[in-house]
Amino acid sequence: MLFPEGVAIDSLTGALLPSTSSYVKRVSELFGIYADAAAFAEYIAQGGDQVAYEVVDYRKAESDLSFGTTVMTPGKIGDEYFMTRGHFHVRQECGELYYTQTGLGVLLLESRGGDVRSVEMKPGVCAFIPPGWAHRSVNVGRDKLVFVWVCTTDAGHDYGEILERGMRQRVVERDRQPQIVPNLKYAP
Ligand code: PAN
Ligand code: ZN
Repeated sequence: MLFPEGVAIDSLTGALLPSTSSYVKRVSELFGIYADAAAFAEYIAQGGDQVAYEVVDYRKAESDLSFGTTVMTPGKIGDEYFMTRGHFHVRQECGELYYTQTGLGVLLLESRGGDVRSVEMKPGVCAFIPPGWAHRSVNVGRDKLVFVWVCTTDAGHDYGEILERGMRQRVVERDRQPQIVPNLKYAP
């Protein structure tokens, strides 16, 4: 049987107390998601294999709801900001919430029908991700981007489609500002 409890979330580090699991993604594990392959290779060659993001979970198999944090390091590959892999949920009826606590980001969203949207991520803004929309977060700030997510426990992550074809839009730096541009490598 599950019992209620309070979980302390550190808005600066994304640490959860208690948590059930966590993982990190290093830049080297994100091969193929950035537009500029040469910049990616150069980044890795120069020893730059830092943690791009960390995900910390509070997840109980017996509960319908799970939550956790994602903590994204600031950085760029070429002119493209650090981002998550991006995914659809396996269970298409499952949406999600992303509540930003620290930092600045852009949430890129894409429906299966090809609609594109973005939601600004900044402290106090809760982004609503409807069922059926692929989502990828992008850290466009100079500091860590920390957000809390809340999702159905068995929503499942379907990474294949986004990994293969990419998303229709990218977020790049232009004149020191983040800008959403079409993905010229988008391959449906
Ligand atoms: C989030 C994401 C997390 C990492 O918990 O899984 O931010 O992003 P990727 O999974 O795309 O690498 C979520 O959306 N869960 O459903
Ligand atoms: Zn998700």
